[in-house]
Amino acid sequence: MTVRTIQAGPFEGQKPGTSGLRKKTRVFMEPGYVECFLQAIFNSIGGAEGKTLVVGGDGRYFNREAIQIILKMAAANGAAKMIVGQDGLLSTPAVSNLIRQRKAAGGLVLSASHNPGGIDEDFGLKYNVSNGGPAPEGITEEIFAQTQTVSSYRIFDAPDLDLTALGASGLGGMTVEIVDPVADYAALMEQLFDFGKIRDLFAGGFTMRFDAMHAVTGPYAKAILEGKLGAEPGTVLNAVPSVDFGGGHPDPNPVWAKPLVDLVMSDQAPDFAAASDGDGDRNMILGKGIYVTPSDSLAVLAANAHLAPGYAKGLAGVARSMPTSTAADRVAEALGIGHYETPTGWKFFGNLLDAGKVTLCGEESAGTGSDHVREKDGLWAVLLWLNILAETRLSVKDMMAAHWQRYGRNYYSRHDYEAVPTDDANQLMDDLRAKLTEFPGMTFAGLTVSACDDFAYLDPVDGSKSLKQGIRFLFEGGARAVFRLSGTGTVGATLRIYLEKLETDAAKLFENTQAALAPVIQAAGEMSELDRLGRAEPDVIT
Ligand code: VG1
Ligand code: CO
Repeated sequence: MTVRTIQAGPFEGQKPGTSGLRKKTRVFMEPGYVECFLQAIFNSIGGAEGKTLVVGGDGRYFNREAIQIILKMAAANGAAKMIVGQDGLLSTPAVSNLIRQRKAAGGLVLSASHNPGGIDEDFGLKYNVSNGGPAPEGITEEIFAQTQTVSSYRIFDAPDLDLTALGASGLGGMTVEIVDPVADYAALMEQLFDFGKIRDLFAGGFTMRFDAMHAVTGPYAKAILEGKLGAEPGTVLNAVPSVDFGGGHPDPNPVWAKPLVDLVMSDQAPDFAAASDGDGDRNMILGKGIYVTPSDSLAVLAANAHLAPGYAKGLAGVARSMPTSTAADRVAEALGIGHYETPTGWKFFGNLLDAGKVTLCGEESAGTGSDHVREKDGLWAVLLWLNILAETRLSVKDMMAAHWQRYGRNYYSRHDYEAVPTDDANQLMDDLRAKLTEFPGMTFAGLTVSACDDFAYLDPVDGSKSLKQGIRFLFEGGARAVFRLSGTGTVGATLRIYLEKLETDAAKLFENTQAALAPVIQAAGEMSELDRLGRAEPDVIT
């Protein structure tokens, strides 16, 4: 076995987005592509020499092949140890947990998350740092800079490793430890939640369906929900991870998880239902006859987290991404704790969590998490909900009704326009930006703009600044519209329009969301001259 230095690169466009580098799988499969990106990561962190790293992915097409490359390159770059999920599988929160528990220098997550998988779909690679969270912007910028000059990579000339058998083996001078992907994660969940109470809930006939969407949380959900908590066999649907997620989008929202939504709206509805995404960091929460928006879920969890043992002492504070509804802010105010508004992407929560300023974080895109790891965590959110339901014995619908009655309801929806020609999407955003000083005082669809800006974030912990994080409009009366371009898509641009309206009138808390938001939707369309995209309706409404 020898170390070879191969001349390759640089490749254009290896710029990490909201959550790592995401491209078409075939792009990642180009000779030298993933290798040069990885070499750029190693170069940007001062080399892999002597380091321990965690690696695993969501099992999508090219997962296994990429892991073999990563292991051989880590060995050639002098890494001391690689901790690998069995069969190359690890959910994103499980990677985060392993990095923290094993005090690793960082980790590599192979996933394009909620994007579809397969040779003609998407692949992704993300670097996480020693706190277990996604690399902050300073590091991703350094990685990008390295990708622009990298001209060779180092790789061990060795046969592929067997990733099926647990235990340690060697690759050159490096140790490779294959670990059970579920065990450590399940142990952490058992510390945070009252498994006995949840077991009693299920034993009493409480029914649930969890759709793993043919993605990585299948084995986790089977082991925890059916194995440890006694939910009846068959509770976990689509539990076997497949390379193309059964041909679907592993995105837990009302569009891509429609069968589950249809189920809870039918006569056969279980008491509780949930779904998670490709890499297991997102969650969707449903109850009999109700879909809980991720923004509402964050607010309800913040209001009730103290009912779970891991949060019994209360919360330090709550953070949400800027487009996420303000529902959680009002809970934080009632609790007398801090609340923070960050740009989109979990990497912005890391400093707040490390500094002990917040305990819970959430994003409107179905991400919820806490300081137990430094990623959002789908199954964790589901277990916290279960723990709260086990304590209160309320139905999801009654929980929501009580919450809205106390705090008011933020009607909330996101409209996505996908595969928009990049120039058109940029033009629309530029036009909005150009008029930011003119908009205040103007009225659209009966709503008067009271304030607007291009969101900029000053990190209160390290003082770093992030500009142009989404254009937001506040209307008189408290409604809000936010415009942002996605940083995870791989085809053209995805325009996201986030729409929100606070309702405190007790007689109007149970209306249809799109109807309640109609004026905000119309105003957003008029002010952005949305017609120019030539689209009759959004591709995805969440
Ligand atoms: C989207 C979501 C964002 C989330 C990111 C990664 O980013 O909006 O909230 O953090 O995906 O989630 P964007 O830039 O496309 O809006 V995941 O589960 O794809 O890692
Ligand atoms: Co994800």
